Amino acid sequence: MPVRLALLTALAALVLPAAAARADNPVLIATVGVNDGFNISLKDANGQNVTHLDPGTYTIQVHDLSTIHNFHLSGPGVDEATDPETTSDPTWTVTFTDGKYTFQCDPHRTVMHGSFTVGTVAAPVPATQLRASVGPGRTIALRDANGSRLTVLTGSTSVVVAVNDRSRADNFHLIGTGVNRATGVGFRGRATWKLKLAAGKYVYRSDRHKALRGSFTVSTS
Ligand SMILES: [Cu+2]
Repeated sequence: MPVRLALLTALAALVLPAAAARADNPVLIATVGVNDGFNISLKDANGQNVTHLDPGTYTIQVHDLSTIHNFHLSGPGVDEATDPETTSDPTWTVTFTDGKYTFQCDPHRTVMHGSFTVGTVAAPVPATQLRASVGPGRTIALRDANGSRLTVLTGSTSVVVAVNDRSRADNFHLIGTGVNRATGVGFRGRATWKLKLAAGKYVYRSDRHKALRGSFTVSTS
């Protein structure tokens, strides 16, 4: 009996510090292939998508739920992956340092991927969504996500412009620093422009009717 007790004590001494350290690490949940779908996510303990983390050691509970997908996490000092051909629920202990990390399903990396930043590397600011319209009739407008006419753009200078050209007599033409994009005058339909704007004034107009115009200012200060 004393021998067994001593052994237990020795085992406890070996096991407990590691278990305690693991319990202290923030927990992240990595999931891929819910219902065999083409989905992949990395969430924090509150269920929020991870976009930025403090440097440190984390416990990642992985749920690879599919036999066609895998979860592959990589970045500075980290390269962990599950097997695409099997399901598995491993727990990874990883240490993140300043930098950008990505996760993906290797067989479908172009459509199943995500990323986050750690430490001093700032999280990317999401693009500003804008809606451009011309027609019907002699109307032209550029609106923000709330539907208000854009006069001053602040925040992200990466913009996604959803253009709805509803006129065969006019076009939507956006001009300013680094940008010169237009739909065709005879064109009617939709277009999506991903643009990088700079501080200064931008003008949008119809090339057919010059009075049909508007402008906005990009403020980066
Ligand atoms: Cu996949």
